[in-house]
Amino acid sequence: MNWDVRDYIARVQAAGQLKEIKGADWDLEIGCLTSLLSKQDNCPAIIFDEIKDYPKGFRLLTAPTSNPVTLCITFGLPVISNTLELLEVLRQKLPVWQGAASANLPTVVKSGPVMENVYSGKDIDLFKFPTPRWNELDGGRYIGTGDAIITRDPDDGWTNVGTYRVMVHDKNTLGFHMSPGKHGRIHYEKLHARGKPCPIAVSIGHHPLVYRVGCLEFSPGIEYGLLGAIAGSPVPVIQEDITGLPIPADAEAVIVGWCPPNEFREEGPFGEWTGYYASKGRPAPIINVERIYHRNNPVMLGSCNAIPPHEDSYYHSVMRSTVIYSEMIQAGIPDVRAVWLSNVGGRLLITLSIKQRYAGHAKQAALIASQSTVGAYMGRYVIVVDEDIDPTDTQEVLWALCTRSDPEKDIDIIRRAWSTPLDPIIRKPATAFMNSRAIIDACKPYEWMDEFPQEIKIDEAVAARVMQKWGDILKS
Ligand SMILES: Cc1cc2nc3c(=O)[nH]c(=O)nc-3n(C[C@H](O)[C@H](O)[C@H](O)COP(=O)(O)O)c2cc1C
Ligand SMILES: [Mn+2]
Repeated sequence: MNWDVRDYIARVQAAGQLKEIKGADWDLEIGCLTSLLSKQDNCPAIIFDEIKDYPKGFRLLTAPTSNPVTLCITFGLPVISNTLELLEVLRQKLPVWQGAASANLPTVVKSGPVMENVYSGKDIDLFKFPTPRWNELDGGRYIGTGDAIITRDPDDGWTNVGTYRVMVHDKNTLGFHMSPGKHGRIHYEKLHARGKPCPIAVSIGHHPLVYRVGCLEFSPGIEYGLLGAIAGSPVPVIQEDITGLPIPADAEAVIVGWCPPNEFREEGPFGEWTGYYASKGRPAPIINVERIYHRNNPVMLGSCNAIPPHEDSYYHSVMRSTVIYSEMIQAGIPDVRAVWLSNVGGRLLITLSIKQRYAGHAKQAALIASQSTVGAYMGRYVIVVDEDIDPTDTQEVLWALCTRSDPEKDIDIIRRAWSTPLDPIIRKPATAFMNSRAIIDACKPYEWMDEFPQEIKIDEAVAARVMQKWGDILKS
């Protein structure tokens, strides 16, 4: 695969999946346009050019994976436009990719397109990039949304690539937020505990696959290798001068610097994927920027949150469902038919369908899903349904919930689980971010499922006969 985002743009354009918008204002208009377009079904990728106050050519890409076609192009897969089929392909591929990660570690190269422009010292100006203020109450302009932040574990040396929000404080200072437990945060906390600054590289423009892997919960340090495995060719990286961190050679723009211990500046609020401004502005770590690298006419990658579904909802439903499914298999849960994260609730609402094989099967499946790497962090509800229910069909799920579960015996609560300041239900300020989980067994009761009331089904032969006789009326 070609690691150049411009190759991705050419491909989505050729597939009729690119909307070009000229003349939008970085101040709220880019965010508003992205939000409105992503409310439509099958939102294409969107590229903004001639952004107000910025030279033509300094572009911003949003909604890179908001429908099955653009998602397949991002992953270098043959295009599949049906989500259930795509889920099937991904759930077969993901374990293969994960297994191939260690054989696809990045290759170090001397130089690359990202080195076309290099700024240090007084020449550093973060306002050079057309960074949006995405939503009205955002505490500033967020340059890092579709980003990939590269950090290294000071003890074991593994490199992380993660997506975390980044705000511009001034021309050479950034603020950022990493939730407790996130890999990047573990890295800076280890160094800060020793009184040392943490080196950080923030890529703000790259092939969307980099960001799409960066925003998923995986085992520590797998991201670069996983990217190589998915793409079928390792990521070429440059060992960056100042931090020594490996940065993608084909990135569009990378900002590097140091996050000092004990220095904080007010960051946020930020309109989050939940549809809320999660927290008020509060002190957060900073990055003192030492250098900026960027290609000529860079293409930034951005993401705009809104009340869901929004531009990110489709991707998270598909990929996080795939990751949970894969972990269920690894944990040895038999007969999991499908897993689906709601496109409105995201990880807050996970539904899985199983073919009940033994007493307790449903509970086991639900507990594992709830504490899988994706489900453990800021989950809320897990619903288990029988195999005849399609978890992607909200109406079917609600029907099963309403008719096959009995709250008194079918709802269990897990207490003090891993949450985050992003969780709207946690009142701030808080000392620890924990929440509870409801595990709902909406399967037919195992011990008498064979006696469970018969559902009303339409006989296929009758349906065919009726269609033949009254097809006109039925179709009109
Ligand atoms: C657009 C976007 C922005 C995100 N911003 C943050 C953030 O600011 N802080 C955070 O902790 N996680 C954020 N996440 C979620 C993380 O990317 C995700 O949990 C990822 O697994 C973190 O990487 P890690 O597992 O290597 O720590 C964001 C995800 C997306 C898609
Ligand atoms: Mn990680």
